[in-house]
Amino acid sequence: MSLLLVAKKRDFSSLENALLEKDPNLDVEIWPRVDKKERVTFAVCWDHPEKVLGNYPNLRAVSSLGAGVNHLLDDKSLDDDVPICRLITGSLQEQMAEYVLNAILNYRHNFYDYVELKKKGSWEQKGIIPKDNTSVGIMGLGEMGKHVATLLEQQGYKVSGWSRSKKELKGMDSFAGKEELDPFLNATNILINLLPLTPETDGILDLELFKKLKKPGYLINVGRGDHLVEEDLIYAFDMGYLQGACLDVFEEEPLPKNHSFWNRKQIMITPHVAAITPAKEAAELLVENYKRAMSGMELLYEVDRERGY
Ligand code: NDP
Ligand code: OXD
Repeated sequence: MSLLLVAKKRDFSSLENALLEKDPNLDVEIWPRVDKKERVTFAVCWDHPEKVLGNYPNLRAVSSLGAGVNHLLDDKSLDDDVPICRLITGSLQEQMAEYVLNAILNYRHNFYDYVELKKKGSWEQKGIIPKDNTSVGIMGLGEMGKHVATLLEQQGYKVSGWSRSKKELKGMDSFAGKEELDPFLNATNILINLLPLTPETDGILDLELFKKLKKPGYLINVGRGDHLVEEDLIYAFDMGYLQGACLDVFEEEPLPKNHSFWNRKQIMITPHVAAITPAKEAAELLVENYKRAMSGMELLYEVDRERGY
């Protein structure tokens, strides 16, 4: 039995070491150098090549190397009865909450303008967007979203959240389902996307949605690039529905060098780094799920394939 690490481009050395430190008896293989395909019983994937999973007939489970699983659910070469799980760790949640808070602070305090002004040696005082005039709305209140909501509430923000089912979180207004999307948007200035990418949420961040936000509007997209209709973001700036955006994820990653987003001063760009799983924490959960899969036990953070997340 072996555990296979698969990615098109990734240095797996620290994860391999952490896995072996956690369980020295583990047989770890790194794609594409696989000794015996039949021995692979557990695969860990991130940005893996299409159809590669179909090569391993004895897979008992597959794990994402992140919280998102759309890359695994989209892989038609993976048998429907192979369970899929994902990585959720305390550090992933903490990093995500810090990233979002940082993006909000940079926006409210006009830090992006100061970066530009510094280049010109220009001493110009900008205002600050008062916290009491700021309503933050989080789309997706799962493992990431609820953590972000808690930190923002502790920081004194007015927070609301939108999910499929109603939630009870201290200090947060909960909206649920399609019928409550509009009232949620109407009450939101700063919109944070933390939805999983599913057929229902693909392209959800479009012009129609931006029109419904309270002004001034600002977008933080840390979900997936395909949630956003990229050209609609530009229309939303031009029409005054949004003042700016902080984007961590893109339709195409790496963001192509000639992409128009690079030249838009309203857009802050980070290269898909909002939350990165540290090898040691990842190894803890992966070894636990490997053992569970080998003994036919329920996996931790197993995905509901029907729901798509
Ligand atoms: P979860 O699966 O734990 O939670 C998903 C949330 O979205 C749930 O609250 C769910 O509602 C809600 N939801 C799903 N579909 C809909 C819908 N159609 N309408 C309304 N609400 C919906 O996800 P995570 O919090 O773990 O992660 C969210 C996403 O964040 C990941 O899928 C990934 O794409 C992205 N991510 C990005 C990272 C980065 O570095 N940029 C790092 C980590 C994650 P309900 O609770 O009612 O089921
Ligand atoms: C994830 C990510 O899904 O980093 O964990 O995007």
